[in-house]
Amino acid sequence: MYRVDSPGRVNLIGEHTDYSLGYVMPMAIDLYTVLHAQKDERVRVYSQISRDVKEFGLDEIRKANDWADYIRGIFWILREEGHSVGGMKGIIGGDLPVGSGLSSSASLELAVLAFLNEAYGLNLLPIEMALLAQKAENDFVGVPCGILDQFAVVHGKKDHVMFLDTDTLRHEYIRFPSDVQVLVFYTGVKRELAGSAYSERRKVAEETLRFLGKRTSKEVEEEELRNLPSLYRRFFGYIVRENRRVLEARDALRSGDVRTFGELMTASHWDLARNYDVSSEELDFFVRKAVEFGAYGAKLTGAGFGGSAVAIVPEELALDVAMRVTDEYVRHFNWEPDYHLVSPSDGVSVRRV
Ligand code: GAF
Repeated sequence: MYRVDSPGRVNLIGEHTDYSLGYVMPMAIDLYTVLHAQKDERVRVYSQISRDVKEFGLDEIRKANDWADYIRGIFWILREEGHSVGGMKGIIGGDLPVGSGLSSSASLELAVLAFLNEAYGLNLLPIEMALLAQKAENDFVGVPCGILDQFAVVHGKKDHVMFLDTDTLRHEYIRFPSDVQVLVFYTGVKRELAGSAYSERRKVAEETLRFLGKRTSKEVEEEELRNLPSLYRRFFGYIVRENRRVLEARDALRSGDVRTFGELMTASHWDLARNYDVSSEELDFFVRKAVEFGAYGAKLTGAGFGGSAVAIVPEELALDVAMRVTDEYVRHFNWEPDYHLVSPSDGVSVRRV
């Protein structure tokens, strides 16, 4: 029997930049999808989260619009790419909240893929697994995501943040200061990535690049956007500024300047809110309050449209910020949000138990 621990992720800065091949800075976090699994002929999995069993044969893989599509997608992409595997039986659990913008889908895809890689001796490298999982999500599940989530789930490193160029896939690990706490805050608003708002932004980014004759957003300056329609100018202007902020954030963290790093995160949030239209009243509330109560910086994390926000907070203030923000949030929205104090963690791991 195998046990797989597959983390979630938060992205600290570099939001909505990956699908135009820009820069991102995520970390894998110590909230996990846990899969216990063995080889079998068919596929039979029980989810402790949705409390039901899904079963299918390897020759009957069709999308069913339920949580097991992330698993079907992995079997589908392996076959598409010529890797031969048998089936599995397994139980999925863990403490990574589902649908809160912490990459529970990438985490599940990679839990299954990492198990199959080990059990059937596929010898896939972590980066190959990340790319396969992204393809499964794009072409089977139908979510046009970039590589951010899958990359963070496989390449996470304990105590470190990653700086990733999503074009070259070159990455650098930067130690995250041990006296700074990462606080994740779930708004209670479920997020649907397959929704049209995400695809629309991806389309605008791709059309802009085509119009400019550029391959990646890294090569674009804001002045070059002046002949574009105003929505395109506004959306892509955000992406250009965000890429620049990520480079500054990387430099700040390299030199231990957490204060500047935090300010860049908060600037990213307000640019996302005002110019990329992906924030919400709840996310804005959290960011405003977290900063007011002493966070170095805060922003929405992942796609936005609800989901979660992340704050980095001096360790001695972390519990107070968590409590005070929660308290104010409950009074304002009449809803008890979840918060998690998380640490940068290693990527997906498989062991025999
Ligand atoms: C989601 C997507 F899956 C990522 O690829 C990325 O675009 C992110 O939204 C926004 O930064 O998590």
